[in-house]
Amino acid sequence: MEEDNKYENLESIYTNIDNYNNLPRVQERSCLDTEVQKRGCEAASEGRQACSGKPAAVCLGLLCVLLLAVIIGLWIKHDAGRDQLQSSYDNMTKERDQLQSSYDNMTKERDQLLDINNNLTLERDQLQSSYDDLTMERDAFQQKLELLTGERNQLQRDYDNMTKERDQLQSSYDNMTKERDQLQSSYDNMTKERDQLLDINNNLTLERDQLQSSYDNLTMERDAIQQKLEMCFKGWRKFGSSYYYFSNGRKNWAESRQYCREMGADLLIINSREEQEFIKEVNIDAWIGLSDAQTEGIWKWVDGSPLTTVYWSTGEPNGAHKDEDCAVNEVVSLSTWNDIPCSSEAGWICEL
Ligand code: 2F8
Ligand code: CA
Repeated sequence: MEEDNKYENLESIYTNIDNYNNLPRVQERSCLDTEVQKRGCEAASEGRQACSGKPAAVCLGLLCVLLLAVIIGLWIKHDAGRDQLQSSYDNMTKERDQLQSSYDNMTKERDQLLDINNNLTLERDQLQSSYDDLTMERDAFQQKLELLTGERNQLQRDYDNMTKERDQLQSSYDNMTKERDQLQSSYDNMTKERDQLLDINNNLTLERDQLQSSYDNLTMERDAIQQKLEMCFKGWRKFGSSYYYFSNGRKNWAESRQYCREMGADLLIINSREEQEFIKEVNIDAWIGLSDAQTEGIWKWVDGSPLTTVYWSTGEPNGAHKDEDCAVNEVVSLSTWNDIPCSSEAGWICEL
């Protein structure tokens, strides 16, 4: 706007100057003459009233002279003004040229600025488009942000709830840990008590088993004693710590031994001279528990013990007949043993 006003003022100045230069000098003079005439007439009119006749002519002459002086003064003044105007005109022409140059430069600049403006407009439009896109993206991001904010808040609430649950669980866990430790302590104590009770139980079991064993042994002893007592009443004879049965009938060696075993005893084993003396009183030929049936010439008692002290008759054992593998006690003298076939029949002596 300021530029436009400048241009308008300049144009107005130029217009005035041009108008001034184009004014005709006659017109100027006409105007001056008209003014002189006007004033002369006015003076004449005034003089007509002040003087008349000759003095009037003098006055008129004076007035004319005065008028002429005035006209000359005005003419001089007019020339000076014209020179000033000419000078001003020249200056203003220079200024106009300068302004024209400035105007041209400014026009160029304006064009450049217009180009720049166009470019800037394009850039502005592009920026506006980018701005719009960014605005849309911003709005989209804003929506996403709101959604994410909502999700984050939900997650935060969930997190808070889970934190509370975790704390509750931690508290429960701590309580349960304490209870577990108490239970573990109780368990350990009860385990110790149980182990002590187990030890006591084992000791008691051992004692019971020992007592049971003792009881069983005592029972067996009692039964054996009872049996021996019964045997005493059934023909068994006691000598030392053993009981002896002397048969009335006759059997082979194996049958005789079977009879003794059925009675819980076995054929007689002679361990001492006193025992040999004792059986000598029985006046029968009787099998004793001595045999070499397993290995010829190797005599063993029925309990597997080897033969140490012997009471063979003179010349015995002689194997006089085939398979004389069993020993019989013959009542002749102290040394009364003889080997005869196991299949032979004889009485027998059982020992318990
Ligand atoms: O019956 C067998 C038996 O016969 C004789 O005694 C009667 C033998 N005695 C002698 O020969 C001295 C036993 O050895 C024999 O066992
Ligand atoms: Ca013999």
